[in-house]
Amino acid sequence: AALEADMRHALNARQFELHYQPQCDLEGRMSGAEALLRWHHPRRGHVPPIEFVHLAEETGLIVPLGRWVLDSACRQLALWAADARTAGLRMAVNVSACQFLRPDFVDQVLAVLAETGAPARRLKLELTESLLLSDLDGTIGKMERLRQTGIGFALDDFGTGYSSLAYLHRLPLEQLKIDRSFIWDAQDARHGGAIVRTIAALGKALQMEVMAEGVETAQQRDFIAEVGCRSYQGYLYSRPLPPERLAEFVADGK
Ligand code: G
Ligand code: G
Ligand code: MN
Ligand code: NA
Repeated sequence: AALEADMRHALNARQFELHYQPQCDLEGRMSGAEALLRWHHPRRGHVPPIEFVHLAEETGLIVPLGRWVLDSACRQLALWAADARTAGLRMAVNVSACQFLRPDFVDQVLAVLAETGAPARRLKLELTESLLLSDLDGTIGKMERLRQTGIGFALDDFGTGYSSLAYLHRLPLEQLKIDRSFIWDAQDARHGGAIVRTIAALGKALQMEVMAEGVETAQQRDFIAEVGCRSYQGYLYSRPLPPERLAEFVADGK
């Protein structure tokens, strides 16, 4: 309860910040970044998202918080779009199921795009499989409306939730993100990377891009390349960076 009260206060007190984790192709060219929420609590210090995102979802605070995230990420995206050197970069933003399921979600996204001037076709929303449990037709309808503006969708943490292969092909997704646990398991000789291999093949069959998460070593990168996965995100390329470090990273021409 104390954390909940602190969280309500935190948004106004500007204790939240977005960090950005660069994403790249196999040649190490930056293709975009994922926005990741950080909370700098005055007494507790840095509170990791796993400790508060769930609480924010339960209390409904995820709605204003999610809107703040979208707004901040779109401001960064608009800055990129205004500079020829960064105009091609894409911004990925995590969206909670309860945020997406709100009746006004589509209008909220459109309002943020209008306010920030961020280009819709450079924005990618990351959804999780939990979303697909409740109202599949409604979800597809919202995705289609947003897609008409140019927004793309990724399915985050793919393979850890409840997705049914039966409806995966019905979703207007452009990307599957392989959960990092599978990337790490791939080094286990008993599995031989079977799950990563299978998701990569599935993505290819469904004409969805496949992005590997949590790539920490050159060996892991070589493995995802071997199975046909062409983009990744992970400490090998970069950790999540605060905005000023992100600007340096981009300026260095990575
Ligand atoms: O950055 P880190 O690896 O600590 O993030 C942990 C989890 O928090 C991830 O699963 C991520 O999806 C989630 N998360 C981070 N930022 C956001 C956000 O802005 N919105 C939502 N809904 N989840 C987020
Ligand atoms: O939204 P999602 O659950 O995909 O969140 C991404 C999370 O993964 C972020 O919290 C980020 O800090 C974390 N992450 C990204 N790359 C790596 C990595 O290479 N290793 C580890 N351990 N965590 C990573
Ligand atoms: Mn994510
Ligand atoms: Na993930």
